Amino acid sequence: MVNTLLYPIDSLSRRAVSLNGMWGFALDPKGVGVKENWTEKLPCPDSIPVPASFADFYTDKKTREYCGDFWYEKDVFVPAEWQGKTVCVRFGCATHVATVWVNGVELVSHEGGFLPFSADITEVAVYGGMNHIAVKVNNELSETRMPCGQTKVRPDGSKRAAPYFDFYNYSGLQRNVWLVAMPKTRIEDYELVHSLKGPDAEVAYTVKTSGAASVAVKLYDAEGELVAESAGAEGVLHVKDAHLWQVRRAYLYTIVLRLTDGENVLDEYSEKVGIRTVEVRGREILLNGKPVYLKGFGKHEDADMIGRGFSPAVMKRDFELMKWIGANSFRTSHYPYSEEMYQMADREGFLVIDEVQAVGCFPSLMNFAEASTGKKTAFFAKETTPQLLEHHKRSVEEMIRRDKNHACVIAWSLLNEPETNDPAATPYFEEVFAWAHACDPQKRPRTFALIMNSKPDTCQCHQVADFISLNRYYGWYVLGGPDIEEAEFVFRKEMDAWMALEPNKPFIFTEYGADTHAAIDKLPSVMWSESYQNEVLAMCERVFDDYDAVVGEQVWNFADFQTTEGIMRVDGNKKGIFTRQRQPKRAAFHLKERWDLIPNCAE
Ligand code: CKU
Repeated sequence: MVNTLLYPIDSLSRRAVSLNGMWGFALDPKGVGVKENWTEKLPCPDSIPVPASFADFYTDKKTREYCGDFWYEKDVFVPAEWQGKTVCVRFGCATHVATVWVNGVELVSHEGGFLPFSADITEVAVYGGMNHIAVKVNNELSETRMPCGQTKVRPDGSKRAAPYFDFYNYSGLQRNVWLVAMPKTRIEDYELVHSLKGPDAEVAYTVKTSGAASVAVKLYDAEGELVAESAGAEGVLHVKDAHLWQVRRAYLYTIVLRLTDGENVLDEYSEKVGIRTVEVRGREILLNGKPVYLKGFGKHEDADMIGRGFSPAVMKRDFELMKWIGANSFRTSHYPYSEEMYQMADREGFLVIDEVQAVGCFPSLMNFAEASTGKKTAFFAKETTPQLLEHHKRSVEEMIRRDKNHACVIAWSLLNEPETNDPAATPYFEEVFAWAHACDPQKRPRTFALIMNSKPDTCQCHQVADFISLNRYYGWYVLGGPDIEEAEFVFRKEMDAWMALEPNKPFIFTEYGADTHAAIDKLPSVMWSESYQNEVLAMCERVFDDYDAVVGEQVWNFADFQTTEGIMRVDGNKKGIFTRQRQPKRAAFHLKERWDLIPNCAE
């Protein structure tokens, strides 16, 4: 049994071989695969790239919109010299539910389509020969799994995903897949807690191993000089004159963990780590004890052709655009992103609000439209709520285990736009928030994104958040176009009420903005035009600037992105500051002008 979420690496004791590339692929609309031994061989498989979502490769609607079981397969060689090691196939994610067979043997199932898991093939592998991997994935939506939605069955028996969320239900093997070899006695996990002592830092660590062995920990600076070391499964690294990890000025050390048994090195794991502290104090978010103002985006993992598939090229372009525009942060709306995004954020000094896939906790196919109607559905008082809560907590635990050592992760977002106006929501929220604290060695601040109708007089859950994250669409869903002046007035009224209700907490905006069709413009502006997007941004910014408690603005969205078809969406959501092809709308220049003047962090 492997119980590690550490990122796969090569070291003197470990191997990580990429299994990315073309895989066999087949849809299984009747769900016959297991019975008909597809675990051993798919009948007439198509050939499809991994990582990627399958939907946008195909030219027919039935395949793009396919909902149900589908299969991937690949044959891989396992070297003879790996005999005696623990050997795994490690999936960056499988969206949303998956079961893995290797050489016909069922090994592991996983729920939650945005977090990694491994199939331990040690006992079933053919060493020095080929091995057959088969993965059954399912992309149906329900109210017991996140993201929430429904699966509709048409009269002909085919299924359709009906999300309660505003992004396309992309699915498949969307992230890197690795064949991993690790020693039997190994490092399963480690955690770090930083504290600053004048110019020095203390890094308290704990190392979890899969067997008895001596543990040695070393910390090297960016030049490769050893700066601190310690022995034992728990201890403290004393770092003299520490180079702190700062916003947009990241400094990364390398931590090297070693397991030994007398003279022999049993295992070695190393990673780049930043030293920094984060806390909420009064109305401020402090990084290394200094107030920060978040400038940036709610993003999506979304691009032409590959859907939600991980692409290092798209990632690179996105970071270059975020640097150009003067951003210093983003939220992983609305699911944990691929691990490589956090590695890049660590390098580039971006602050990340890490969000679990708890989205759609409000049964509506157009929650963006119904959000301000005050509709109540008692979403957290259903018979199925305990199941949902269990899944939610498991995903929170996996996300925190996976991401806890990243300096870039400064907060956890535990839900996006859930229903909060029903009393049954309160105990649900309390449990999830307490759980996140229990899981996180660094006890980072926790938040959730409040939907329009979670207002000072209706929200029953804001008190659990360490800082309040508002999604507000004044000037768009509420009082748009010619009513924008009134929108500003009503917006300020709401802010005044929040200031009275939560006088001692920071506020950030995790969403605001306007759908904008690139290249449509009008004088004077109309909704959907580039000028109007700028007017909405400017109106919101006036409001933000008038409240000291507002310590961040993350505009919705970084780029245009794909959604389910419908009369509210023109080939997707067009609130991007950049187009889906990552070119600027006029709003990008507006934000650059503003954000270049706001410091990344107080000096
Ligand atoms: C965004 C009520 C606001 C819902 N919020 C969630 C996000 O996923 C949507 O894309 C709004 C929108 O553009 O409507």
